[in-house]
Amino acid sequence: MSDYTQMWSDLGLDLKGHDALLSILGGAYRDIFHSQKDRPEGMKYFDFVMSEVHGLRIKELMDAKAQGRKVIGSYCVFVPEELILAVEGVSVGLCAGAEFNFEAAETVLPRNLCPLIKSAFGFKQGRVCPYVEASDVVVGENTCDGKKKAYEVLAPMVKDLYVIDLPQMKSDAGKDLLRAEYRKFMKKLEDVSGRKITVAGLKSAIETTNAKRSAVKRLADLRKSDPAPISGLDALLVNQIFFYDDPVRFTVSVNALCDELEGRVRDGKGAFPKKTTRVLMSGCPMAVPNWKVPMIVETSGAVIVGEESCVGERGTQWLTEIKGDAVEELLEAITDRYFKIDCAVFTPNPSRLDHVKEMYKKYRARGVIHYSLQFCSPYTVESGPVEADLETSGIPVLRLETDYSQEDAGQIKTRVEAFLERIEAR
Ligand code: BJ8
Repeated sequence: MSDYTQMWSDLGLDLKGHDALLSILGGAYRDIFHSQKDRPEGMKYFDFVMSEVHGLRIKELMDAKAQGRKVIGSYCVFVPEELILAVEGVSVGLCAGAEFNFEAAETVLPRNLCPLIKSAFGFKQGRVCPYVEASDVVVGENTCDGKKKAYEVLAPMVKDLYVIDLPQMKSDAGKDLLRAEYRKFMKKLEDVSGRKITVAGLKSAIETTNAKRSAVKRLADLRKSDPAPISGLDALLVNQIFFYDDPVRFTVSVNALCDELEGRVRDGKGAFPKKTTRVLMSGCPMAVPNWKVPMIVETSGAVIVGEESCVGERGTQWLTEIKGDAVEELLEAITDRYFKIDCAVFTPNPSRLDHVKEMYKKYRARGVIHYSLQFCSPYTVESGPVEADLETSGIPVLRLETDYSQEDAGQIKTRVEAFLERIEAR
């Protein structure tokens, strides 16, 4: 890796803390990803991206900024990348998945808060995340109570915080609100970038985003095969990098990986032997470097064949229709697309359960692991009815609630192993 010290210093990072973070991240990555057997060659690109996630990619962001483009950071799949690309902006995900600097986060936030939020604050307060420091605008959104109140605390810490109000019900009024909020967000993006959103620009942005989503959908589809041609860990990594990488290069790289995986499927080659127990993950998003549970599952004799998650199919399953010849018509298509996202902050939220069942069948899973982050009310509360319904439908469920620490790793492993035994005994 080149020496990026000057760039990090210019961004205001705490170099000592940042070094410590990179060393933890690098060590975990090596232990978890490089120890896997029979990885596809195409994963080398994603290994490279991860090795340069705070280096080359940040340099690219800085180069884009020098050309007058704006970096827009966000924490939720409800923030439309199409609109950001339409003003030639760069969209980056800011969610964090490491227990880092929680003591500092807990000086401004309660202890009993979801680790995803605390992690983002720990990164910000510790000045170790070049993505948030490079962001010209940080976009928050009115989803769970934890996030929406935390943005009030975050506001004075970042250059420009913009919050999108999101509906909580899938009603006509809810859709009107979403459309109006996206229209306001367009205006914000135009103001901050000094660029007008045009029909041609928005169509091209939708095409780019659709191509990226189509590539990860293609990858997901290949996981239907037995043996699964790629591990769940590697597929999760691709879905995580989705939020950081250049969208066009990412799409090309995922499609190249899929070409290789198609060959593997033809040759009956897998990341694990044929008939390995197949499980589906469902629940809270897993941000980098949150790999604990997938690693435990895949070192316990199972393979993960799908993620019903915002870092997975909940975030990518729908494309945006390119229809009409006016910005307003395209905005309608964007609203249609995003309004389908079945996050647990919606009430009621039946389509998420339908999607879990559909994925279970499609990917030929034999059980579902429901993953909730500790103190995440939307997913933890929803996990009870989801489990009850799935079990009644004959789908075995393991409900896990965990955080970003490693303290419960042994206990989770024991529970996962017992769950796999239960599935295999059926
Ligand atoms: S659309 S899942 S990305 S809100 S885990 S912070 S919900 S307490 S991340 Fe999410 Fe958008 Fe929904 Fe998806 Fe709150 Fe739960 Fe924490 Fe969460």
